[in-house]
Amino acid sequence: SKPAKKIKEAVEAAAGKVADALSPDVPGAPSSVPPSLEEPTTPREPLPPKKEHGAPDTRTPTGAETGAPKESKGQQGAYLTTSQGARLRDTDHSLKAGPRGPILMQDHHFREKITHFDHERIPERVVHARGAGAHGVFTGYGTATNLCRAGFLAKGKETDVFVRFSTVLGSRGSADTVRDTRGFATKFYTDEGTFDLVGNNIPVFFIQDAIKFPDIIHAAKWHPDKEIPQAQSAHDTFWDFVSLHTEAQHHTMWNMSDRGIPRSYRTMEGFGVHTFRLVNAAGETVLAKFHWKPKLGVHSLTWEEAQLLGGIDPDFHRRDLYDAIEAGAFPEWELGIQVFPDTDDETFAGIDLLDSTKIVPEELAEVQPIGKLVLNRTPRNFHAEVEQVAFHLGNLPPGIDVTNDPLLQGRLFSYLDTQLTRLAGPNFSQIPINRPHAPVNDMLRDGFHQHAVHAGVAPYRPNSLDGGNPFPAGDKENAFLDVPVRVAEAPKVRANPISYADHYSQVRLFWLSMSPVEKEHIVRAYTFELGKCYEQAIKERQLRCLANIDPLLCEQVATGLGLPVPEPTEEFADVTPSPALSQVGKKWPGDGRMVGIVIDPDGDLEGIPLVREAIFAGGMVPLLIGPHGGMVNGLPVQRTFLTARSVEFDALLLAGAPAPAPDALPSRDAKAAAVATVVTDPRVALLVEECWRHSKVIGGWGVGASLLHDAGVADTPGVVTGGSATEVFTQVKELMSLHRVWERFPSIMPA
Ligand code: HDE
Repeated sequence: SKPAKKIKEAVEAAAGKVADALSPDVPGAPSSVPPSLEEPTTPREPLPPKKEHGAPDTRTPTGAETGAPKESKGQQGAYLTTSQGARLRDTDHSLKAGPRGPILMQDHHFREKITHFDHERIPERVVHARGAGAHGVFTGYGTATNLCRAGFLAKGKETDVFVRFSTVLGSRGSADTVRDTRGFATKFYTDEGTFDLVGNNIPVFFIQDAIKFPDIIHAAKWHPDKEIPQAQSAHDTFWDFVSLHTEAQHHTMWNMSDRGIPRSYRTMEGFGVHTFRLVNAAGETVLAKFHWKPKLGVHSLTWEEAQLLGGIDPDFHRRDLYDAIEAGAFPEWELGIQVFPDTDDETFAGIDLLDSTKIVPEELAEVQPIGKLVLNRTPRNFHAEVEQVAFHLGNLPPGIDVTNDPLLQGRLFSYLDTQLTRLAGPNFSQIPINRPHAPVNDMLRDGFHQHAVHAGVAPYRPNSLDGGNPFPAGDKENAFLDVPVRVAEAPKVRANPISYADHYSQVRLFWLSMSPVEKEHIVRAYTFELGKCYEQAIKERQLRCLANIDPLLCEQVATGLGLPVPEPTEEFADVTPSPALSQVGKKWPGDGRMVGIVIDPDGDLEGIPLVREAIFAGGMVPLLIGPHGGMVNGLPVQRTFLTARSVEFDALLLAGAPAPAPDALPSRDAKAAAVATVVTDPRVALLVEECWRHSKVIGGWGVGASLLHDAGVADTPGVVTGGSATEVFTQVKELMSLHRVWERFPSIMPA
């Protein structure tokens, strides 16, 4: 690899003037010297503000400080007051001219209460409206310090973080489990200023140039006439755009893969997508891509689970995140970087590092771990924190800089701009969740919702009245460095580099890297989504794109759609598959996974307490499913046959096999029971059937084992029936580490 660029001299030359001016002997020395005739050259205390400029130094606590202890979660104080602190006698009756009379205009409490309520909502995000967030801590490993001078990466250094996960297309109230890209945005409150790593769970993007963002989003969101469908890509305008704008095919393939329907936010990878530039203490630079690797591995739902969850629990991912944190199963990721030499052509292994529709396979550039993220605290107030958090790519600490990726460049504008409407003005960085943890000393003033009471009289530079403060910092004071990269002398054009014209090679690379079962899922996803389109021309056009990716893929989808298989129009690229892209075939820890245990008064319940203990010991959560709420034979029931549905569980254990009680069921269920392969309560039969179909591990003992035998599934892969309750669970746990029993999933795809 070529040596990294040495830029220290250039930086020193630029910063030299400032550094010279800031005499190291007297940094910040207080002085009461009145303004001189010359512009001050050394920092000193500003002149004391005039008396009447003084701000009140005590405030009524609002409870809005995000660092406040969790215990203060409830309402504050014993007595209800107005927003001005006057205690109230009654908040249930408006002030009227007699009990049957009209409300009086003078009822200030009524007007204040209703007015505030009328304005409780803020505009949802134009994209990524639906999300969930959590607080945590990032610990640097120190492994990146030779490449990047950012202090938060130092060995053992702990930095507070806030993470917001999101879907992209749906409205705020849409379902969590839809097929979509997921946002993974992290705010590091570093000592050197906030760093926002605003990434996704997919490492590539639909477009290469930010100017196309309104186009892809208008196409992917609902149709403008009827505002349907909600949070779906299975509709004409989406496929119209991606089949015409073929650089979108790579991201689309990731969406159609299992990555589009994650099992949990905890089991998603995260990617910074763009290439960034890192600078070390010596001023040397490298190019880098950021990766988040989940401790639990990358896992997904099956498509049927995702659809069922849309109705059964639209908050599935949000609930899963909060439940896991509150149960102490803190989600963890490792932050890693792929590092590339900062060469003039900004390519690596022939891949253009400024093209966000391309990845660099991990086999070509290893992901090097540089720190660990642990999410350990749920939000105290959703609106204050998750809704109001504002990320921005330009929030960078010294040591991390941007590149010329045209997608990144456009984002640098958009994220600041969008908050002006969404958070109503330019002072959103003063909202508690957005406040940096580094000291702020800016010259931004006034504007809507100004919370700071700025002292001083001279928010301008140069000044002499505030002692010349604030002064620009230099290298010694660890100022942010805009790396003085050479900007090519080139004509002003609206054009892309030639390399951006390759739209298919990496889609083929992704397809060929999938295991048979993952390929099967991709085929089904394309067939489903295109099957939901009305326009024949759009389906045919997308098939033409698939023909350029892989003949088998194209043929399978065309067969499903009942359409002819088109010929490719481009030659297939000669690509080497990247095994790192497949989610299947490894073993993972089980933290926070859900094990459902069916119990019945007549079942074999003796082993239950031991099994529950073993499940807890494995970091998982046991949920007892009984015929009714309350207690069954002294065991506490968490779910009933009525409230349980298979999609909530990662594995199912059967300790009992209740007989059907048709008189207690609506007749439709009784009919279903009759056709079910197992004669038992039809809701339990459905639990078993769905868990089996969704390739989940199933175990049973005693009557439970007989049930599985009667159902004819006892001898199939991933179904454990031999031995005592604890012996069964030991085997179940081992099988669960592979995530699912994929042998049970039918696939005709070749390996
Ligand atoms: Fe965003 N994106 N984006 N995006 N994006 C927003 O900013 C935008 C892109 C991502 O949890 C908006 O504050 C443009 C790539 C996440 O609050 C908006 C372009 C990636 C979130 C915006 C992109 C992302 C957003 C809407 C094309 C992955 C949610 C609200 C150049 C690397 C952040 C907001 C949160 C949100 C613009 C492309 C990730 C409108 C113009 C690529 C995770 O500013």
